[in-house]
Amino acid sequence: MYELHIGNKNYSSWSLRPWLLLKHFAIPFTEHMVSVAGRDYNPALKPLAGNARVPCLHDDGFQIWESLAIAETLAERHPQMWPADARARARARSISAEMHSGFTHLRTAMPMNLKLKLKGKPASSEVQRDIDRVCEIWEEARTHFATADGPWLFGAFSVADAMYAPVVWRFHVYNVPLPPVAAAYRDAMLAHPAMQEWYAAGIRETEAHAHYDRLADDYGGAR
Ligand SMILES: N[C@@H](CCC(=O)N[C@@H](CS)C(=O)NCC(=O)O)C(=O)O
Repeated sequence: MYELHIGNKNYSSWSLRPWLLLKHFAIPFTEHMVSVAGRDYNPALKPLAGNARVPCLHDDGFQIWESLAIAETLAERHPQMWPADARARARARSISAEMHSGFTHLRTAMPMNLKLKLKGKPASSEVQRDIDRVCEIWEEARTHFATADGPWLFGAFSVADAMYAPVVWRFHVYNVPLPPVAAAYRDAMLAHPAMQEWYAAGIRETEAHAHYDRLADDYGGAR
């Protein structure tokens, strides 16, 4: 039996990834929420995960941490979580690893905060470079690899879509202008029933973190 430990849905971008994967593939799991303050390391989480962070999946009590490792472990048992074609699968792995290890400027400037819906502002050159790279990744996947199986990066929903799901919320919340292919993908992801379920739960949460909430002023206030 899977037990998934996640952070607050409003803020915890990492937690969304394995949660969405499990939901999309209708894999039964029990979820447990812990309060996270966006710190790098939280000793209180050490009993849940070796890295003292969420998300963490417990498989009959055995701990699996790091969102990409959780996804890989799930995909061993549910191979349909990666694209069927070998090259598409390799590309999906590259972009998932790229997301897991990169985009620091984008993450720092635009932390996930579902309660915000901001006017937006021009991005710094570093943040814009991250935005452009995400759009390039999405466009290449949709144009050269996607099958007719769906609106997702490789056609059918895969680990790569789960890895990029939090960026979709960032682009939406901070009103980031996107080229047409990226905008169409963003809109498809926003309409995903599990994304909507996560959003509905996130905006009902009452816990607030001033550090993330104050960014609303930097981005021109509510739209
Ligand atoms: N690279 C890790 C990042 C996990 C992470 O940073 N989690 C944050 C929440 S989104 C956390 O647990 N922080 C501890 C805290 O804020 O209490 C992963 O892929 O799972």
